[in-house]
Amino acid sequence: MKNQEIAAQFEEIADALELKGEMQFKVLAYRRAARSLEELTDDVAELAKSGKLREIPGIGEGTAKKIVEYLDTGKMKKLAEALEGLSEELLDLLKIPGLGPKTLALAHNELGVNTLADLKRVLGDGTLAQLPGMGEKKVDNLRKGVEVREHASARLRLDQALEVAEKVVAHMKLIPEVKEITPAGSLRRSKETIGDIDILVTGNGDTPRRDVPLRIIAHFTKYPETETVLSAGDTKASIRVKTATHAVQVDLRVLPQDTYGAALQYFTGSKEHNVKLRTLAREKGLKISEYGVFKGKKRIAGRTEKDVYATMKMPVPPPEIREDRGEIEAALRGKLPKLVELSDIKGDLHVHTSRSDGSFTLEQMVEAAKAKGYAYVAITDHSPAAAYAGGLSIDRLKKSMEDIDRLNEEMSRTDYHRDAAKPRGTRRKKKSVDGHFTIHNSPFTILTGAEVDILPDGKPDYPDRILEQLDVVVCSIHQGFRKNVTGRICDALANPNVDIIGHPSGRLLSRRAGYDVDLDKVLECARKYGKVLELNSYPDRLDLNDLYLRKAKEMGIRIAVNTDAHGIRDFDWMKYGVATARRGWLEKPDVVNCLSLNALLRLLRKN
Ligand code: DGT
Ligand code: CA
Ligand code: CA
Ligand code: ZN
Repeated sequence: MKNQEIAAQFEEIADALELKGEMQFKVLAYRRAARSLEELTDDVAELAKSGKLREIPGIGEGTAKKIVEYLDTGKMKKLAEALEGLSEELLDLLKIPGLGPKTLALAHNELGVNTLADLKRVLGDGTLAQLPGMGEKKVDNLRKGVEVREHASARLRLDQALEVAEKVVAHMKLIPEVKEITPAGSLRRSKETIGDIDILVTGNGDTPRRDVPLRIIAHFTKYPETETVLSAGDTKASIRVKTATHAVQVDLRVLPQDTYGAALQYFTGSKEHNVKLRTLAREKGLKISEYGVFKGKKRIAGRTEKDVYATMKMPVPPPEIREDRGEIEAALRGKLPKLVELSDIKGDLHVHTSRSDGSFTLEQMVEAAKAKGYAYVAITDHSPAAAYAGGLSIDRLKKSMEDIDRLNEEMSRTDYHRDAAKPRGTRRKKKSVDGHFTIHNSPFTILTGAEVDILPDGKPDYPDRILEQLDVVVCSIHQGFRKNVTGRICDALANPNVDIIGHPSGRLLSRRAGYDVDLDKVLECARKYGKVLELNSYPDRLDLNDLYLRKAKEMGIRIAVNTDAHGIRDFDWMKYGVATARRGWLEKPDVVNCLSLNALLRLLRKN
């Protein structure tokens, strides 16, 4: 699909126009179009064919024409025109978090900033801080942004890296010489960003031995999406593969079967985990390397990872926690956590529909959640303050609640007919006046909910009389990123009608460092009020991150692993959330959406 490509073109036009000081409404038209295409799950080319482009929200006459032009010619004249006179290096600076086109235009026009080096200079010598509207605080944020950018540009998001790895693995499996194949490194540990991809392979033994690794390497370097072959030896090769955002290196190693376990252990890392393990081994008179575990000259293990760890008298720590954060000590004491698994997840508590800025109807999103094998889903469209996202007025929210009630009833009726011998429970109710719950036997339940903006004054964007009628209230910061964010989140946590804080840090891995928020304080408030914090599984968020999840767990705070789905395919993001939860040492009891529906409602009601 060309959706993302076209969105990127519009984004670029908007940036260029804004840099040149073009009228704001023109800039906004392109931004709106870009955003809308980014979230569109239908193929824009199909919509263009059937003349339905104008039905996409945010697409007007001008942008529709340009979409058709791009689909026909692969180009937009408007983009070339907008870019005229702007260098690529200058445009690249816009990828720095916190540096918008307005500020950049100012730095460019007043101080002649054209490159990253220029920018660092004016940040350093104080000249940027002296420009109108700038000031120390803004400049400080820009400095942080430059750091984030320099760091982020080198690393790939987990989902993107996984996609590359899966394709390379599929390519390698095309030849019979490949026996076992596993991604190792940070990818196997499910880190949120990946420096390079490490793949380990063993060869099949029925062909002449020396021949096999060579053929495997040769096949690897012929991977169709290779940009450059960096090196190719007898048993090891590195290629560079292009992705949507930047190139990533893939290392492949062919190993003998009898050292595969040792190599897998070594190349899974992390380096810190390995260093600790080796130190420990030395104390026991053993030597661990990528070739095996040795006692003197004798190799005593290496075939499987289990054998390797067994020489240290410990079970295999799950790859996700091999960071030297206490996992080796835990393993030695037989106290490894039993980490949460994807199959433990019983529902999703943060989901949008086309009523706000989602791309699918309530019915479609419910079907998709059911198809995941869930027992429940909470529909949490935006509140009115999120006007850009079609936030729901109170009337529209009430209508949504009625629709959900009706759909729940319909579902329990059809289930009843399908299985007449076992009558199912019917209507679902929460927070009923008399304090009792209706029994929920229905195999699938839609929960009413909302993702409620926390307003600049700290109040939720719906009145309490509305919030108290909802099953699940997720509160999120979507505006005022620097305005007393910690205090506002804590105010929200203090409200008995608020259940969950959505994406608590607000970071976007490739774009922005997060709100100005004291997460330790937020954790304290969440504990004080017995509230749930979200782990947002959107691969650019993964927020809370592994470290704060671990802290939260240790404080007894429960986590909701949600997808924030805006489309039916977004439910798949749950796997990234669960991987991150595992990196944070979370176990099934730590995750509220591993609870049965009734247990979940009981927990939320306690709030
Ligand atoms: P990345 O690629 O930056 O996301 O992170 P990793 O963990 O994949 O690191 P990478 O690709 O440099 O190396 C893969 C694994 O190999 C690493 O996790 C542990 C092991 N390794 C690499 N260099 C060293 C080292 O100097 N010492 C030890 N003990 N292990 C290393
Ligand atoms: Ca790596
Ligand atoms: Ca590597
Ligand atoms: Zn959301």
